[in-house]
Amino acid sequence: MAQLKFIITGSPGAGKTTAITAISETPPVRTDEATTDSLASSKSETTVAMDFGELTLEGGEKVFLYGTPGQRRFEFMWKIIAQGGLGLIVLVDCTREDPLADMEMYLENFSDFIGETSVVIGVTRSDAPGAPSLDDFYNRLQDSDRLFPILDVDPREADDVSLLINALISSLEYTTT
Ligand SMILES: Nc1nc2c(ncn2[C@@H]2O[C@H](COP(=O)(O)OP(=O)(O)OP(=O)(O)O)[C@@H](O)[C@H]2O)c(=O)[nH]1
Ligand SMILES: [Mg+2]
Repeated sequence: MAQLKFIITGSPGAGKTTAITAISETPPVRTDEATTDSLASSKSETTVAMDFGELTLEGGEKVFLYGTPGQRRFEFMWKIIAQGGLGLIVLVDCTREDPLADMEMYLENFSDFIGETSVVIGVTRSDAPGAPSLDDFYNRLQDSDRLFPILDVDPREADDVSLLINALISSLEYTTT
């Protein structure tokens, strides 16, 4: 039976660990430690190495989900975790100062990986005051000739995480046929 490795990356606090915890059928592996820097005011723990969870699709395929740390000081882990991955979910938190720049930063850092795989953007806390609209995200992608699915999600909801995974699988099928 097919095994699919997907990566979740994105801004600190966007909900990567939350998403994997929400959808994993097995107890997720988490490497959260106490926050010690500016993130501490909004969040007590942060991922320092990786998250891992797994689920089974209706057809029996296994999805292995690997979450990266969001913080740039753990950037060295990103490429290690991405090795052998088939697709990338980028979570962007709309309460941060410049969510569009955040999206670009993660896409840029994973550009080698993206060249060979598919990407889906998950926008979280989109109801925050002053949050960019989904159109703003699309327009920013189009400025650099990129076109990826963008979904408004709540990573605490397994159904929303499932939508992201299904969008990724659909775009994989589209690019491989
Ligand atoms: N109200 C609300 N809370 C959210 C939403 N998305 C995420 N959260 C909360 O935001 C926090 C996200 O924390 P994590 O899942 O640890 O974030 P992370 O992306 O793993 O962060 P790092 O590991 O530090 O990079 C959790 O407390 C979630 O419950 C949302 O859409 N609405
Ligand atoms: Mg985390």
